[in-house]
Amino acid sequence: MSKMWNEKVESMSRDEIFAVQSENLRQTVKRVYENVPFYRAKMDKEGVLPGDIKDAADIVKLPYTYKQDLRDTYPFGLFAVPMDEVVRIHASSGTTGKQTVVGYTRKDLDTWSEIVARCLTMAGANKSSVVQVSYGYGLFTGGLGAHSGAEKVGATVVPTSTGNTARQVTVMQDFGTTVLCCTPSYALFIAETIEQMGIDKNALKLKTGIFGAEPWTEPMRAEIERRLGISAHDIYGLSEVMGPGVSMDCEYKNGLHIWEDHFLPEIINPETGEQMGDKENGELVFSCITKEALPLLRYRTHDVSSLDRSTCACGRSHARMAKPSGRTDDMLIIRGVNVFPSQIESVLLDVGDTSPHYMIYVDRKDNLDIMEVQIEVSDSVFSDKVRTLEDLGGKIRSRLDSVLGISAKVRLVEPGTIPRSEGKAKRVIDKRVL
Ligand code: DLL
Repeated sequence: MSKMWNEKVESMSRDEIFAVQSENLRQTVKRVYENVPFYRAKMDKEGVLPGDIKDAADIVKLPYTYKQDLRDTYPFGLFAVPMDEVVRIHASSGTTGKQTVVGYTRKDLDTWSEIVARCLTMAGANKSSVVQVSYGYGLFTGGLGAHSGAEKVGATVVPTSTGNTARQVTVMQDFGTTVLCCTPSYALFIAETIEQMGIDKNALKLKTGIFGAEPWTEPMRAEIERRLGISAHDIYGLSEVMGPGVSMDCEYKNGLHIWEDHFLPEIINPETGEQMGDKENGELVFSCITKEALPLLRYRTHDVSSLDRSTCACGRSHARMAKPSGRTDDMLIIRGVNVFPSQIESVLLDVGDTSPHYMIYVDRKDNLDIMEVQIEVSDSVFSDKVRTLEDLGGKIRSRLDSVLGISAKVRLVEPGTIPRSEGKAKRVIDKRVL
């Protein structure tokens, strides 16, 4: 059994979780019906009244909430409390349309730091830890979210935010950082910078990484662990539901524990909207059952995952969600075939001899979709004979062929060619006009 921040809550029985969720859900539904005209109208239209929600299983009676609903009511239309009670605003950039604005009351901020404290403790952080927060600070939830949880644990927080990577490394070295929080792609960039600066990773005190905010694969985790000499944990969250810390994986790294006393998870079939069984893959949906400012109900995340409600070897009873394998909406359809960028990443990391920096270009010529994957190769391969490059390119091409079921052009490029990201990596450039 591992050390827990809040053992009583984290190891509750499934019956206790159901009871807590039922009570929290009943209260939240009543509150949104009374305070948010959008929800009242939606529920009235469906013919559901707060009294119809008797326990957590009744969640299926409630209508879904979509990102578009937040845009339609921009900026504060779905808030359930007067603005006087809102003490913080965040926003998510969103790839299309307006920003999605989210708000927090003082109690919401307390809840947030509590769940991040649970996550950090799960990764072994404590008062003695030096936590470097290299997620962006600002409207993005990553920086301040990780920050307040680390303070709650009593760790020494180093709020570097993103950028100036050489200075990040110097800070890491001089301040004795033990826990690094950032996106997995930035962790790799930091690893690369450490290598370029000629610093021996073993001379650093870094032990743990808490990485999230974008999809990443198991081979990428192994790569980061090896290059930084640390244990890498996966942290998940989304602004609309809270920010980082909705779930995270424990030392068994076998799914991410969702803090179910605050967030009620479901997996649904994105086509039909029907709930799916445990361990089935579908779209993750969350209801915020304790939030005051923005208690979204049945929020469609578009993230593809599954749920496992069995108790974990770490002793925590809270359901585990599988590492998100993609989004129902970032899925590329290429010549009629569904392609997730994470599948391509797995192939690249599996084949080896490449660095985990890649870019996917999609275009359409003569009514035919074409996909090109540009991949940086490692220094040694690039300086090697042309033959080696050709062989490697061919190997990647045939693996992509068999994994994706479609052919892709493969271009191996020099180390350092693909633009590095400090936040979420942009890996797909889709130039098709459909
Ligand atoms: O990315 C919150 C966050 C910050 C999480 C720092 C973890 C660490 P948004 O900008 O609203 O919030 O983006 C949310 O990012 O729906 C997922 O598609 C994706 N995402 C977040 N964490 C993970 C993860 C923050 N661990 C969207 N694995 C979500 C895969 C993730 N995807």
